[in-house]
Amino acid sequence: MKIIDAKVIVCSPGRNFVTLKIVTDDGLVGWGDATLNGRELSVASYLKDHVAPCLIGRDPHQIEDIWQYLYKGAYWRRGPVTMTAIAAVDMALWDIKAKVANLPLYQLLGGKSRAGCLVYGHANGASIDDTIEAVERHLEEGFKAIRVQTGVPGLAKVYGVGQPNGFYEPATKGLPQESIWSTDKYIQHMPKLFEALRDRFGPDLPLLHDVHHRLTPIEAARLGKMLEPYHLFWMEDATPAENQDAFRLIRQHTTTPLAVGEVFNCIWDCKTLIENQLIDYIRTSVTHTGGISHMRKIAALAELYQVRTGSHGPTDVSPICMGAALHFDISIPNFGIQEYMAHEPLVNEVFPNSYRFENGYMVPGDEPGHGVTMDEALAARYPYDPAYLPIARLEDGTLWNW
Ligand code: CS2
Ligand code: MG
Repeated sequence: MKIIDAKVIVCSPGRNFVTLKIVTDDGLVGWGDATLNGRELSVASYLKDHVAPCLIGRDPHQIEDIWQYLYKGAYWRRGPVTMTAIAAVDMALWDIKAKVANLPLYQLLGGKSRAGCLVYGHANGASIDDTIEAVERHLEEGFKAIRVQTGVPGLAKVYGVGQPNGFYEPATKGLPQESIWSTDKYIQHMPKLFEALRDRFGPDLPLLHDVHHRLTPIEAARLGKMLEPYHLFWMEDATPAENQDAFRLIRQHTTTPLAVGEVFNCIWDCKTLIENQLIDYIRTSVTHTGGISHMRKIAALAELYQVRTGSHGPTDVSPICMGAALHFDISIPNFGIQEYMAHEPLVNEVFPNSYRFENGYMVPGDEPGHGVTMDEALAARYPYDPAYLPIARLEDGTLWNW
């Protein structure tokens, strides 16, 4: 069998997605997600101009060899653009291999290690009361684990806190919007939120919180300590993770579990944190971290240290990523939790899929492959529309960590 076409499709059914379609001479099609929020066209070009020509004529069964060819053969290794492009190829090739085998992809990855994948939803509100209502709505929908974000008194806008209906979209059309950030105001407010949540919902509900890289190491240590009485499931992205020694400092001060890695793109980004047991959950995603092949290596490394996975699953990766992620999640021994921000109905029409949310868990479909395809004609009606994540500044105008 040979690859005869590798086509890159950019569309924007409400938000931008980059998709790779690999076609074989047997008429099989594999789908990969290559969406890098705010930098979409760089991956589209990397794939179209540099990767696709190298794929034509290759045997799609040679997944590991093609992965190594793209990683080592490029000379320039790692980085979000490269690793997202490689991920799309990897996902599409696993899709094809599973279709040839006539099996759902998880069967090729070792079969099911669990009945379903625990997911967490996003509850957020401008005030603590609004946030409590958002948590109630999530419980009614069946969620068994919930991430909570809330507005901070004195700050006009807080990233991750959306409109009155609770939905938020990370990127906005046009150039990046700017908002003002105050660490002091934020840190003072957060314990009040979690105290109110535990009063209302009791001790059992798994609650997660995302700090979005905003704190210094000692501030993160302080927040982790202040939140200990409310025993979070995790505190996510407490500091920017380029300085990985920061996690040593945070760890020395708090038992609040730590999650990091949604902006990581390879196993080398994870190595120190995992081997030194400085984190509890690794948040790399199939789309941004080299695909299923590379994610399996990261999970295997993490397994040695009782670190579990908690993959990034925002609306800014396509349903193809969610489909592939669920096959990965259900198969590995050290799965922890999967983020699940449901896509808008139109996005699910553009990317028909068979995964299901059932009583707090997600399960992949059972048809051959990863179970997600694309309606190219529908996608063509929604051309690329530039959108960007917001930018944060301190009250004195200093550009701050995203
Ligand atoms: C967030 C995302 O899902 C998360 O945990 O951090 O909203 C993230 O900000 C976006 O995916 C960025 O593209
Ligand atoms: Mg996050």
